[in-house]
Amino acid sequence: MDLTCMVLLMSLVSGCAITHKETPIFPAVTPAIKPDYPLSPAIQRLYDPWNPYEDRSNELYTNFKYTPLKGLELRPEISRRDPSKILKIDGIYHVWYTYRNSQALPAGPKAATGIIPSYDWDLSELMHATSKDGVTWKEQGIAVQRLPKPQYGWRSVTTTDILIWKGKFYLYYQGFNEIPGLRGDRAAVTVASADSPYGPWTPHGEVVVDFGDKGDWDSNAIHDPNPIIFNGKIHLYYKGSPQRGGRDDTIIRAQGVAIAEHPLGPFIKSPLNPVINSGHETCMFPFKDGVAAIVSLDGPEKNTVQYAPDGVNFEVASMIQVPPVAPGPFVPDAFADNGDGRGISWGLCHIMDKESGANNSILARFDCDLSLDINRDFFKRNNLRFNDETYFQKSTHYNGYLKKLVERQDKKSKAHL
Ligand code: AAL
Repeated sequence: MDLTCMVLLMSLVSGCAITHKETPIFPAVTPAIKPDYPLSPAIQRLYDPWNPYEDRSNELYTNFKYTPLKGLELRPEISRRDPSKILKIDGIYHVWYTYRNSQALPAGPKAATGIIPSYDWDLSELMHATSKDGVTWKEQGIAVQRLPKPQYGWRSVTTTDILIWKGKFYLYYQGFNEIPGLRGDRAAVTVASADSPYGPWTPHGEVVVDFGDKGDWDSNAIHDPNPIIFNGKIHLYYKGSPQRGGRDDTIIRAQGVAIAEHPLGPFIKSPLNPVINSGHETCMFPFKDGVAAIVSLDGPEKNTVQYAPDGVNFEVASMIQVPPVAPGPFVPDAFADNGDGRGISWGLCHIMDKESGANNSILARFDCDLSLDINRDFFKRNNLRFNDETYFQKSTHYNGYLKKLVERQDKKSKAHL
C-alpha cells in the first residue's frame, strides 16, 4: 500500500470513530429494540409498523408456491376458476368453483349470444370436486345450475363460496341476469342450500346481498362472496365496484362486508364499507382473534396481507409477491368462531390457461405459510427471482404487439399535452 492510500485509510478510520462517538451509526446487527437516537423515517418504519427481523418473523408474510392439479380433464372449451374455500369433511376435501363448458370460446360482450360466452365466467355453472390429498381432484358434478330464464342467475352462476351454519351447507354465488360485460360486470349475490356437501342444492332464487344505491361504491357489482363466522355472526366479505366496464371511476375495486344472523339474511352492510381499498377476488380467514385477508391484483394496497382485529378495521400486515389469483384456501376453522384463528397453509386458485389462449382458466394448488401451526422458513424468504418465461409472458417481442401498443398510447398522450 503506498503512503497516500495509507493516509487516506487512517483518516477514514479515525473519521468514522469520531462520527460514531458523536452520533451513533446504525449497527450491522439490527437492534431488537427500537433505538432512541435519531432514526430516518425508513428505519423507524422498520420497527413500526414492521419489525426488526422484517419478513422472516412476520406471521402474515409468506411466499406462494404453485403446483398443477391432477385428475381434472383439460380441454380448450372447459374453464375452471374462482374456487371456494376448501372444506374437509370425514377426511375428504371439498371445493366448489365456476365451471364453463361452452360450445364456443369467450368473444366479448358484443359478440356474445345464447351459446357464445362474453367472458370466461359467462354461461357458467358451479362445479363440486373432492380430493383425498389436495392435489388429485375428482369432479362430482354440477352443484348449482343456471335456471331457465327469467329465473335468478339464468345467464350465468359463478364465483361461489361455502358456509356451514347449524349443520346446513350454503353456497353463495354471483347470479348474472344479463351478459357479463354489457353494463359492466353486473351481478349481485344469491345463495343455494343443501343438507350435504354432495347436494342436492336448492337455489334461493333471490338476491341476498344487493347492489348499493346509484352513486355508491358498490352500485354495480357485488362479487366474490366470502363468508366466515366471526363474533357470532356471518361476515360475508365481497368485492364491490361502481364500474360499468370503464376504468375512470375513483374506486375501481374494493372490499366490503355484509353481516347477518341467518344465512338467508338480512345482510347489513358495514357503515365503514369499503373496509379494504384494494384487491380483486376476496379472500378472508380467521386469524388469532381477528380476520386476515389476502389482497391482490388491484388498488394501491394490492399484493398485501391485511389484518383487522375486529373484522372491519384492516391494516396492511405484509407486502407479498405473486399472490394466488382468486384464492380459495383450506380454512379448517372458517366457521369455528373461537377467537383463535390458526391461519392457512394451502388452497386452490386459478391461472390463465396459455394453451387455449382465450381467457380460459385452470385451477392450481398454492402452498404458503400464513399459519400459526407451521413454521416453514422457505416461505418467509424475500428477494424472489423469476425466469424468462415469467418476464416475457404476454409481452411478445418489442417489434410486435407491444410496439404498436406503446406507439398508440404515446400518440394519445401527446394529443393531450
Ligand atoms: C373474478 C371475480 C368475479 C368477477 C369475474 C368472475 O375473478 O372477481 O367472478 O365477476 O372475475
